[in-house]
Amino acid sequence: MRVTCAVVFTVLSCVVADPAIAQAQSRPVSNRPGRFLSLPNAQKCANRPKQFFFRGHNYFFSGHVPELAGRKVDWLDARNICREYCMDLVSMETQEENNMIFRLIQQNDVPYIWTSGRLCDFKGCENRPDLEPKNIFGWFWSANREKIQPTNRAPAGFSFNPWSQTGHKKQRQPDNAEFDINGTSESCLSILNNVYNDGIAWHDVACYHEKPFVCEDSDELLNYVASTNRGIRL
Ligand SMILES: [Ca+2]
Ligand SMILES: [Ca+2]
Repeated sequence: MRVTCAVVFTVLSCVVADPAIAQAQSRPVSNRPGRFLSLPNAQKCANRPKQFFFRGHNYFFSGHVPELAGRKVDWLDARNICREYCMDLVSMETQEENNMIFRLIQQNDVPYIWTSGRLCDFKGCENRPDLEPKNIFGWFWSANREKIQPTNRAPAGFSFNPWSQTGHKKQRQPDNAEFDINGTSESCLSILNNVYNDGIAWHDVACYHEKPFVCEDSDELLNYVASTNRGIRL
């Protein structure tokens, strides 16, 4: 079974090159075997929900799409729902984009969402001094595999640090708090809406929790579907 999974992973990684799959497969918190990243569905990509548009990308909040409203899913399922639409979970590379997502959460009173932020703590992340210590330098946007800037200061171009200054342990985020409770790492980036009386802020959260989510266009998947479906309108 392991060999089969590895082969499938290799095939998938030719298209998406995402080591997060390997981690998702080996996570003890999931009882579901063989979980992989989904490939895009051309028809769904062409008809994907386009709730709002920013700097060349379309976005939607799952709670505002009739077929997804009310659904809460774990981090990998959220990614895969987005990916079938040639999207991926949202990544906030700029303060402007981050503020747009914070506003969406505030105006709609959304308690929390998943983003594509991920801790590089799986196979392939070893022996990388540039990622140490992991809680400061080990985060990246899985949607495009860009590094997230050090967690202990305001990212370049931001006037504030979007990571919360508090949480379960009353320590600044990321705090990997659930690890102390049940041994599960907080490897996924969620935006929480005032859960710790801390306003709307970034938190590291264990990836098995079920949440609504925001999808953002994936250039990689849109280009892939465009190049393999001549004449398709995306
Ligand atoms: Ca983005
Ligand atoms: Ca946390």
